[in-house]
Parts: sequence; structure tokens; C-alpha cells
Amino acid sequence: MADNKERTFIMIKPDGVQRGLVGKIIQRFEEKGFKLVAMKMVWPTEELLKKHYADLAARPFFPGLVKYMSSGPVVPMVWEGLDSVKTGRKMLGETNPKDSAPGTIRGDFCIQVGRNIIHGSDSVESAKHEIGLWFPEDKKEGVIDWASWAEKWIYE
Ligand code: DAT
Ligand code: MG
Repeated sequence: MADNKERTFIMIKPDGVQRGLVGKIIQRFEEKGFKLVAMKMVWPTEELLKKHYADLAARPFFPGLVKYMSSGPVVPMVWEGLDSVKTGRKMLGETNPKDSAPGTIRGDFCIQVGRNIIHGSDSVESAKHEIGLWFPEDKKEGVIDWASWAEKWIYE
């Protein structure tokens, strides 16, 4: 049975937001045909990121990963459509941008694994878990105070 309502959790990381790639990334998913069913911009806490990346807690890059991911606002989204999890991962490219083919998001827009601009769920199960983590139904998120951080990317 085709699951046209399959959902994946996609998140533009702080470097993607700061580099002004939000629109381009959203455009790729829109043009592909997936449907945007949730989106927000939040400055995530380390506590939330440690839960999000809990399966990587033992890896040597984990502290740096949490620090980078909490360095500014991110854009978590939920995209819906047939095979959205698997296709979403294909659209992202490989974890390391150097292994990502041109035409993929990581292949086109970034260079280093520690700054790979975007997250995408790796299975339907983890998508469900991540959507619950970032879009809890019982909680409203605050509005970002742009003035406190955005200008450092434009002016010295
Ligand atoms: P992916 O984001 O492709 O699902 P992952 O879940 O294995 O990859 O790792 C999560 C993130 O952690 C990844 O997007 C970037 C970072 N990361 C992974 N391997 C790394 C490494 N060897 N050095 C630095 N950062 C790494
Ligand atoms: Mg992963």
C-alpha cells in the first residue's frame, strides 16, 4: 500500500540559516512535490539537541556537534509524501559533503562534515521520534530575537 502521507523531519542547521540558504532548500522540497506540513524557526537548547542526537552521544564529535547545532537558530520542518524519508535522504546527499554528488543539497552548498547545513531523518521510525521531539503538540515555541545575533553575519 502506498503511503502518500509518509512524513520526514528535515532541519536546516545554524550554518544553513546564517548563510541564507533557507529559501533554496525549501524550494527543492517544494519543487520535488513534497508537502510542507510544519515549519518554525527556533534557537534550540543543548538539552533538546542531546535528545535529538542521543544515538551519537558516545562519538568523539558529539560535544562539537551539540555546540555547533546550538550556535544559532535552526529551521525544523516536516515534509510529507510518498517515500519522503528515503527520498529526503537522497536529496540531502551523504553525511560528508565531500562524498555528496553534485545536485544534492550537501553536494551543492557545503564542504565539511562538521558544517553540513541540513538534517534529515534516516528512517520512518526516527522521523516519528524527531517530529515528536521538535513539534510537541502540548507546547508552543517562542519567537526568535533576530537583533541579538543576526547582524554579526553582515557587519563586523
Ligand atoms: P546524518 O546527518 O547524515 O544522518 P549522522 O546521523 O551519522 O549523519 O551524524 C549526525 C551529524 O553529526 C552529521 O550530520 C554531522 C555530524 N557528524 C557525523 N559524523 C561526523 C564526523 N566524523 N565528524 C564530525 N561531525 C560528524
Ligand atoms: Mg542521522
